[in-house]
Amino acid sequence: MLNLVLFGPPGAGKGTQSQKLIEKYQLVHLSTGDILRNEITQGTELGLEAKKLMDQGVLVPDAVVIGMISNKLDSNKEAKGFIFDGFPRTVAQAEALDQLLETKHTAISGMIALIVDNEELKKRLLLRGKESGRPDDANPEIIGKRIEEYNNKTAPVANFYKAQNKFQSVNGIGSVDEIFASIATVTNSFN
Ligand code: B4P
Repeated sequence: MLNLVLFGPPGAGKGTQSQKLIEKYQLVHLSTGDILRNEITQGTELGLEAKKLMDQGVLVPDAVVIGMISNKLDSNKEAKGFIFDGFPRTVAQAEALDQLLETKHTAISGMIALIVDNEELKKRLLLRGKESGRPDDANPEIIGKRIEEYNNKTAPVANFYKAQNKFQSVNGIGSVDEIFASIATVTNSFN
């Protein structure tokens, strides 16, 4: 099984590159951001709680997102592998993911981190905010908070995978196709 963690700060291009990875490798895409936004659209209790946090640019509690991922793994038993996009976002989530995959006799193949500087991130997110109306992309203060959450809580997750010799990074600036070519080279090295 090929199980990839696509990693990077908000706006690094995780969602964009995931779409291309799905096509090339026929993996199941698990984006916790998308799953949460779907809960919000459906007006579930979980969605209502998550919306308050997401609109402030802060992370949703670990137990909530770990439970969501566990359900998705259970409902995709025939998958050839998974792309984890936006998850794990804390070391506790990374530990829980290892345990969940172990019960399914598989493991993370590798993490690919997209490297993009803060100025470019802010530019991309503000542009998406204008185009899509996504509330957490709408204002520079909330974007700043998301980047701060990333630096404090999410960046340490890279060390978790470095310690397992599963970490690789690629330059996340350039055309979508150029970046994908680098991602595909790294992905093939995990196979
Ligand atoms: P996410 O949905 O994961 O949002 P994100 O970090 O902004 O990443 P996203 O995938 O959307 O952006 P991308 O880089 O693809 O999370 C939203 C919120 O949900 C979080 O803040 C948190 O509250 C909550 N949440 C989610 N997962 C959680 C977890 N595990 N634990 C706790 N809370 C969780 O793309 C950004 C933009 O850049 C796009 O518009 C794209 O078109 C553009 N772009 C991409 N590549 C480009 C390129 N090469 N050049 C120029 N622009 C590019």
